[in-house]
Amino acid sequence: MAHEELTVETDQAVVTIRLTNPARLNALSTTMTAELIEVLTEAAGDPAVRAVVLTGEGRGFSVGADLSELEEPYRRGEPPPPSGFLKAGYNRLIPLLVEMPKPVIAAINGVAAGAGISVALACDYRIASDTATFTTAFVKIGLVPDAGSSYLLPRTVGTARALELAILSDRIDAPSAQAIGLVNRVVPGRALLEEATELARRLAELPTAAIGLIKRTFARAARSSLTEALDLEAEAQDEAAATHDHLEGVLAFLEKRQAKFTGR
Ligand code: T3D
Repeated sequence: MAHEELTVETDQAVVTIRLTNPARLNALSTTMTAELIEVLTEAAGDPAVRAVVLTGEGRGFSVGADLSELEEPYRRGEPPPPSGFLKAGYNRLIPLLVEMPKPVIAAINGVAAGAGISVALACDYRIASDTATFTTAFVKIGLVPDAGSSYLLPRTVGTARALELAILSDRIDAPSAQAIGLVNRVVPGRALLEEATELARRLAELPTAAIGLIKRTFARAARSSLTEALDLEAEAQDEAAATHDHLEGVLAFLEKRQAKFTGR
């Protein structure tokens, strides 16, 4: 199905979603957010999809809320409280990425700002172009980090760095982002999509159900005591052990051959 502000390409088990409003550095308009929610929901439920790549067209990955949508009420001096907009949009979008039962790679092609950083943080891997830059931006318009950044940023870079990034909101380059663990890897811009796709293909050949369970177990363990985490592991292990891929993995080991995982 055609979308207004993103494209979706499927190559075997890998789906690549590209945000396509380069003139606004892929600001997350209401339309783009709704379309992302729709395509991510489809990808989550489609067993043929075993890895997702999210990237942007042009020189922006995404710069967060589309501020042009706010113009009219702000010029009237009547800014609406953002909570309704957040709950209808980002608060549905971010859990879809975090809880996606398959790996998601952010291929960060350019500037990521505001909720655009939050979206990248909600992905499992962040590969950045060497030309990418990052700014939390919220404070510069008198707002607090949203779209999950208050939760995901400290967990990714540590509280001290997260506070610095959130409060000072300096624009940092890709090597600095890698140095603090904000991104996993930095590659030359021209190689970004190739690297991200190669990683996605590799991930798509792994036991997909186990990857989904790893994501779920880590997320739940982060909110649990050690005793609870041990119980959650045991529960998840029962689910993983019931998959065809577990059977295949053990048989392949015993038969000294390469395992062929199907994601089931
Ligand atoms: O109430 C609520 O909505 C709550 C929700 C909050 C969620 C959030 O995400 S809040 C944070 C929103 N984002 C920002 O505040 C970032 C604003 N943008 C910037 O600060 C700068 O654009 C950047 C530092 C990201 C990049 O700077 P630069 O110099 O590389 O690019 P530029 O020239 O500023 O931007 C290029 C174009 O994109 C420009 O349009 P023009 O003048 O060429 O027609 C600019 O207006 C547009 N653009 C950039 N950011 C946004 C945007 N258009 C709409 N919304 C944006 N967020």
